[in-house]
Amino acid sequence: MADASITSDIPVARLPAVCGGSPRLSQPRYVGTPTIPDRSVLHARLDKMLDARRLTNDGPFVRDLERRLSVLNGGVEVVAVCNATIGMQLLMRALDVTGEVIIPSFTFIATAHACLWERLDPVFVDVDPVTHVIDPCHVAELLSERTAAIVGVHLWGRMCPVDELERLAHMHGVPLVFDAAHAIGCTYRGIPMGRLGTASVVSLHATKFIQSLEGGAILTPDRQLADRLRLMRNFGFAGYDHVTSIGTNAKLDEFSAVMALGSLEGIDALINRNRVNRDAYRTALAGIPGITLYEYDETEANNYQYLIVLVDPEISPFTRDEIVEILHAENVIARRYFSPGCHRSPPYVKMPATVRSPLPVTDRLAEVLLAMPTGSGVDVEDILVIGEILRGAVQHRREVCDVLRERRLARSGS
Ligand code: T4K
Repeated sequence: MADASITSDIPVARLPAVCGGSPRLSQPRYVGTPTIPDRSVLHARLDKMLDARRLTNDGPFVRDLERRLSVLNGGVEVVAVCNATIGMQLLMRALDVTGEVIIPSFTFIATAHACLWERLDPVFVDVDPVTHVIDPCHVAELLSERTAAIVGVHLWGRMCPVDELERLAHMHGVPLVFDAAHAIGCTYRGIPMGRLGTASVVSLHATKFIQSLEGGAILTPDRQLADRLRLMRNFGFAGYDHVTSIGTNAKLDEFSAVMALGSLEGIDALINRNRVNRDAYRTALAGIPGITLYEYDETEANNYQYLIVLVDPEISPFTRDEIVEILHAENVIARRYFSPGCHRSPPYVKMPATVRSPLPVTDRLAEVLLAMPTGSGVDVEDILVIGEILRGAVQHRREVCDVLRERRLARSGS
């Protein structure tokens, strides 16, 4: 039977698809649907690239991309790379980091993997419950003579507390590096992200706000560091036949740079789209018990590429995971970013030295957080439907809970 306790004047919604029936949305709506730039501009650039037969190895489109990312970031050095994960590895090598690195556990697994791949020892730090970025007080507790670097993650494009971290890094004489995979176009106290710390690594992955199929870039105010990185990304070649140092292949190709240039040209339109989506979610989710929207710092530039929702299990009739099940049945492919925290992910669970003290905020966020589709993959109408789906689920909570329980029992084989 329907439970109309949210508001008595709302008509009874249809039974959610998880209880049987067809999904409200005929096609899946994803978190991270790539935004395709203007095709005529894209095709014209690709023709130019093909005519020139310059496909990779520091070609003109890569250089143009680096120049434009530099302009966006107050004139810093930019070294384009094949993806952000390799970019972080390259950076750690270029900085000669060895030993322990302090990194948040609440991040995409790539942040931790990049360090481990470089044979560094991650030490996981907790995050702030409101901003979801690295907690500087916990960093201060974890710093020791073995610490070789601090890695902050500007999660959801929200800047880390840079001033506090810089103070700590300076006191201990270690580099402060940022995983800025989510943070193109964002600022800290009005300063563009790329100017902060020793260096920052952005991702240009297909699912990202600005995308190059696969790709990334390292941004740094340090010219010498950038020169080292440029050598390292191209086998250490300092000219034809002239290898001066050990390097690898971390180059971005020209096709990817063409895609990224088109993507960058649409930056304002995309931020605007994300903002409109955000306002629509605010309306669509208003009054649904236990659901709140993650808030950005509106005094800064934000790209709003992630639409984050928190599910309070004390108030919501459903857990976060039940909401995922309800939404997926309706073709709304919401994601549990980032669950579990890295420290509870199998490769790291086996490494007790990575966790020096409990990470309660990470553990809680990993249980309650949900990334919803936004960007060019959804429109306002879809978002209003998503709100209706959740309201409907609350209205029909008894039927929905019964079905979810049956599905759980079936999965566990009882
Ligand atoms: N640091 C942080 C904080 C990061 O978030 C990431 C990457 C990195 C570092 C590493 O950056 P890169 O080395 O990748 O440059 C996705 C992305 O693959 C990953 O790049 C991203 N973070 C992460 C947050 O999201 P998955 O495992 O969720 O990807 P996947 O394949 O499930 O894609 C997400 C959804 O996007 C799919 O449900 C469908 C849609 N999609 C995806 C692709 C690739 C499309 O519609 N079209 C597509 O081409 O990690």
